[in-house]
Amino acid sequence: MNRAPELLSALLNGEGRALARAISWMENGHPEAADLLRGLWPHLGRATVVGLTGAPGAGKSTLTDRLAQALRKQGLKVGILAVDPSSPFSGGAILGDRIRMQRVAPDPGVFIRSMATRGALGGLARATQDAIDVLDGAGFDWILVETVGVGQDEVDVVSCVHSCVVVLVPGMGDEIQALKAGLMEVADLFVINKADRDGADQVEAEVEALKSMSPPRPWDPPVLRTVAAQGQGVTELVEGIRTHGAWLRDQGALQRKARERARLRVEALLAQEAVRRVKAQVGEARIDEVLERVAMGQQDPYTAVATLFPD
Ligand SMILES: Nc1nc2c(ncn2[C@@H]2O[C@H](COP(=O)(O)OP(=O)(O)OP(=O)(O)O)[C@@H](O)[C@H]2O)c(=O)[nH]1
Ligand SMILES: [Mg+2]
Repeated sequence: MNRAPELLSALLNGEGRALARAISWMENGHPEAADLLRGLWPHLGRATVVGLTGAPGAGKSTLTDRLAQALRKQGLKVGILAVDPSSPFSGGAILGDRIRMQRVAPDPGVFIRSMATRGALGGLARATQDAIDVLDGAGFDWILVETVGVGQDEVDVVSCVHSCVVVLVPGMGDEIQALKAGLMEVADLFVINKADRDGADQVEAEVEALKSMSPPRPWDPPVLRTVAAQGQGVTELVEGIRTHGAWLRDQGALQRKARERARLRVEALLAQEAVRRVKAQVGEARIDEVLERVAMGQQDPYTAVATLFPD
């Protein structure tokens, strides 16, 4: 069955159900997923892709919801991907997020989807990047990607976005210290959310101190404040993201990011394809044998892998 062309035209016509189906194809490695992506390819590159990352409960979903509302008011279509590597659920919105995001959920100009696919074929970043492409190709103007924390999965996911917003909250001094290496690398904008609480000045001082200790970057990430629960500071955040986007374009940094993304993406697919071919060539049974030897401590993994590549 050749269903990719049909799904492609449904996507390009903006049919909501096609989006969910297409993203599932990407997540599950549907046999026609590659055909679909090929068809989408000429339509890509229009969307502004923004990542929101930060500790659990920092207010990322609330902020995402508010951002989406603000963008809708400007007539823009918004896709939201909530990425949670720790969650085994996939293929639908996490209930809590759905409830929190109710303000925008019934609007056809907003699409919300959880990417909670532990062990998605080729990794979460791969599935997320493909989902971003689906939304981009389907004509979404902004794509907001919410991720928890800054583990490796998230850092990979960050490579999929143009602008990365790191969401901090008052009273998380120690966590900032713990996260600092990862944070400084990925942040294009800092947001101190829950600025209605005590301690916003202190977090800001800590972020500024961190910035001054890290090697200078061509882009100096601004530190903004929001009260997402009340929608305060959201307009400024949209403007801040646009300013960063304009800077990326002026500096040719979008191309640089695209190149880095292409490298990660192609290398991931290459690795996947290499594994597939080796399995096809030597057979699963032979691989199992090798795994067993390594597991039993009879052979080290390096030698084991070398035995699978007869030259
Ligand atoms: N006081 C205050 N509370 C807020 C603010 N923004 C969000 N909250 C509350 O903080 C809680 C967590 O918000 P979420 O938006 O779910 O946070 P999150 O970062 O998406 O959480 P996870 O996805 O679970 O990591 C909710 O109860 C929000 O209502 C704010 O600006 N001020
Ligand atoms: Mg959330």
